[in-house]
Amino acid sequence: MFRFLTAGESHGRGLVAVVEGVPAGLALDEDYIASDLARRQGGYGRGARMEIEHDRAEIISGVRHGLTIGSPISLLIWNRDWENWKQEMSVSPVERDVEPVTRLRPGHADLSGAVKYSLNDVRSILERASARETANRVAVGAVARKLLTEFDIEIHSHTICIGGRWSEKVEPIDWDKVERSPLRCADSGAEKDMRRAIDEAREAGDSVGGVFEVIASGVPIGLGSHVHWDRKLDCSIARAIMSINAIKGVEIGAGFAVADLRGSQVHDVIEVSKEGQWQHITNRAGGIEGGISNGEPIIVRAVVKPIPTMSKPLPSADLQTGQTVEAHVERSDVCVVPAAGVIGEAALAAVLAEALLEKFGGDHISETLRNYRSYRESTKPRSKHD
Ligand code: EPS
Repeated sequence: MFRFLTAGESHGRGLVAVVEGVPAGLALDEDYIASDLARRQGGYGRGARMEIEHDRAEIISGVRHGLTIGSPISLLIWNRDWENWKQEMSVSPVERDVEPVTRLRPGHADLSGAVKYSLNDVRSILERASARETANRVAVGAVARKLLTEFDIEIHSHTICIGGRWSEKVEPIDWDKVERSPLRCADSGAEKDMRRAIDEAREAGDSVGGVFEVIASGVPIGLGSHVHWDRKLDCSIARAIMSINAIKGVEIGAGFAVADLRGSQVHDVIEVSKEGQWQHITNRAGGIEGGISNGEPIIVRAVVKPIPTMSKPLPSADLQTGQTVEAHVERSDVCVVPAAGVIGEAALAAVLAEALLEKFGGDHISETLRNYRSYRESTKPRSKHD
């Protein structure tokens, strides 16, 4: 079973992840993981912290001579900024008083976290609630992606809205262009408007959110299951995407737009392609029917709220006195939608890796591939002559 745990605080020494269930024999190296980590750090609208960090995951276990060996893979990313936070984030007690954070930021985990854990210093909550943790998830997602490439499954993402400025539908999407775009947007015209939205928010001391889309192609029919709620693939995907910091909504395929349509305008007609494969002539289901992948690309969109740390703070209350104050201000980003898309890819990769290994099993990648190929052979539509 593919599963993982992450640990680490934003300004602590570093971030740790343990990934379990990757079959033996998969080629994996630190450079492969580093390229996804670099993609997450980019994007117009990021703050000064990204100039300090140059994320790289060290592989501490689970890989030998360039190949996985079936044991847990542990990954370690050092926080460069820790140098500047040694007192505030010291593991041992410190001599000098460290000023507690008590001015609660609306929209962050500050109030609910501090009350729940009975803590007087919001820093003990905000450090782990920080989206810094998503560096870990992207590293884990890169391991999952490496596994998926063996099965010709590809995952991409792009930005479709920032601050109410929407991209036109671009088809087909030029993924190289998206990778070169500072906002990871396929529509250059909309991108200019999106940049303006970010600049205006920055000047106003504010923040902006938006929407990203993640697409997985090459997914075979049969991942997930209809039989139980927690085995449905769309349920696992929604949960993984929703768990990314600042996400407030997830939709699959046509999503909320189906509310305006009739059944005949929504459901995707099934046929057999010239190559003799099952296919749908449209993909409004977003690649999943009945909780099971249906062979079409999996399409997921998510809305990212404007991040809650703003240089012009909202009115709020003090945790210790309850008095009205301005919310705490920390150095922060103005917009994280492009980075969130890369994190969405990682979340989807982890879910698909788990579902794929559940379906095909195997302790060595060659065994998983054998099972996969034999299944693919058996799922071709039967001709009249069979
Ligand atoms: C974050 C606040 C900022 C972001 C951080 C998430 O950190 P800092 O307070 O150090 O400037 O840069 O994101 C990352 C560090 C990252 O790697 O994405 C927050 O409050 O969630």
